[in-house]
Amino acid sequence: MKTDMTNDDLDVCFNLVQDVARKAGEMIREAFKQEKQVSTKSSLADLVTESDKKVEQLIISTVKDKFPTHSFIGEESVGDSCVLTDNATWIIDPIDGTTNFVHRFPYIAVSIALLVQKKTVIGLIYNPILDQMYTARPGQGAYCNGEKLQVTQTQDLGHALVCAEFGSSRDSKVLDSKFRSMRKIIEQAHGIRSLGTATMAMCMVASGKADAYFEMGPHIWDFAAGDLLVREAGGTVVDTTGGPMDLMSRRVLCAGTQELANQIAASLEQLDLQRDDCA
Ligand code: LIP
Repeated sequence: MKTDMTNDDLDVCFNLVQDVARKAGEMIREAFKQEKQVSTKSSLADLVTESDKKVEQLIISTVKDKFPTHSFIGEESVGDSCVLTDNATWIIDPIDGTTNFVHRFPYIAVSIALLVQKKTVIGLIYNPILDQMYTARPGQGAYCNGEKLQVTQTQDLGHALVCAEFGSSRDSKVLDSKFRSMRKIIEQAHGIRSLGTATMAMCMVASGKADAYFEMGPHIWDFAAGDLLVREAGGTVVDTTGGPMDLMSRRVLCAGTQELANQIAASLEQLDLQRDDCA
């Protein structure tokens, strides 16, 4: 078990993750233009393609070659339960926004986070279609293509643009609850935007292009990298109740300011979700 890493190790990992994300990006860009073989997972709107699987294999095998003792939690290979230990663990979403990928809607991203002792030490989100590489390391800030990112200072929901997603569940009770929450927000905010990808929504918050994002239902691979990115851009990331962020809880709320996060949390109807770490 590798439960600590030197700064030199982390520098190697940081270079490696950028290289492998660019290679993954080439595969995605090539496949983006072509017809895809699409299968469904938990619902008719939870899609997977051959590219999701191939990209995840590429990332895992590349990292394993260099770091054979590291652990992996990847969207397409994790199975029913994921266990996060103190070991150095790579959290991978090979294509976040698979539905967008299938429809050639250009908001998709490779998302990779490295956690050591359950703390995120590297976060990377790469949109290969728009060629935007977002990176963050603790205490070093968040960047897009080398440009430093800063969240907005909006404190009042009445002046906020909020990203939110309906997710892939088509259960009518879940949908009704999400519609009620969305309605509460739209009644108070400047607007709501749905991009179809948690990672890109978090990049919008980190870049100061949206003031907040919330979702109930995504998984650790959808927001582990974005969590570090938003915090390093000066923002706050919490549970949708407003309590501390829990990467396994499948609930995320991030905002430029704590005040805005609190207002959004107070307006949301909470959903009881199966955690990522229980089968
Ligand atoms: C997607 C998330 C999105 C959510 C979708 C889906 P995927 O991830 O990023 O926020 O609303 O249901 O989970 O499955 O495209 O990697």
